[in-house]
Amino acid sequence: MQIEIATLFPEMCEAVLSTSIIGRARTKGALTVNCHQIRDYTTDKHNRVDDSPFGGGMGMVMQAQPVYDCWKAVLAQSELPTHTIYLSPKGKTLTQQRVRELAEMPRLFLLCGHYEGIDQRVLDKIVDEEISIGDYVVTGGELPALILTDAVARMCENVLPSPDAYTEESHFSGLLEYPQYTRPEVWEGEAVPPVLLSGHHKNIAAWRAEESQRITAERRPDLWAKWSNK
Ligand code: 4FM
Repeated sequence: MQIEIATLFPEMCEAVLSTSIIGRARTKGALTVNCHQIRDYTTDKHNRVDDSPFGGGMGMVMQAQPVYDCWKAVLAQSELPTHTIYLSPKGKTLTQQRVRELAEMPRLFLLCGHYEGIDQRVLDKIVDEEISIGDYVVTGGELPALILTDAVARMCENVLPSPDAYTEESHFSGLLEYPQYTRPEVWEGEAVPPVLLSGHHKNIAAWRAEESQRITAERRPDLWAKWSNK
């Protein structure tokens, strides 16, 4: 899997993606992520990438030219078929199902907007799919692109440290996870559920399955309805 991120804040993306599990996966070569500075592609002599909106109104709009030239240049760097995604609250909400499908694609181009928006004409020309990470608004597309990258990356082979983690919860059974406990056995007077100390693997698995179902029914009646009907 290869992911290209086009942004006005590549250092912000690079910092996050050099850390922890994704950072390690990139070092190992299990995953390729490249961050691109859209400003590097402006033809404006003052390096401008934004301007005030036609029709008036607050704030600034990212211009079509630097975004389009960045996209063309990055696409030309590889033969791989590339799926272009624009992160925006207007997009279809991301689900684990869509994450799994995106993880099967050879190459993604993630476009991050900032300010009040991007000129619609370049979006119409290059964007295959608009995706939202949820019904709330953040200041730019970078954090949403990082969330998408993280969610997709962990579905790719050799990214998660243990292949176990990869098969169980990462393939998302449709239920919420059971609670986890670690040492000490008693903390602030609260003991760990005794079954987890029993060494009885069948009982432990049964307890975890029950807890998953209980928590899902309690907190997410929507997920519970889907799961218990199939
Ligand atoms: C997006 C701000 C584009 C400015 C945003 C521009 C969001 C979301 C989001 C903010 N993206 N899911 N929710 N973006 O709030 O994906 Cl130009």
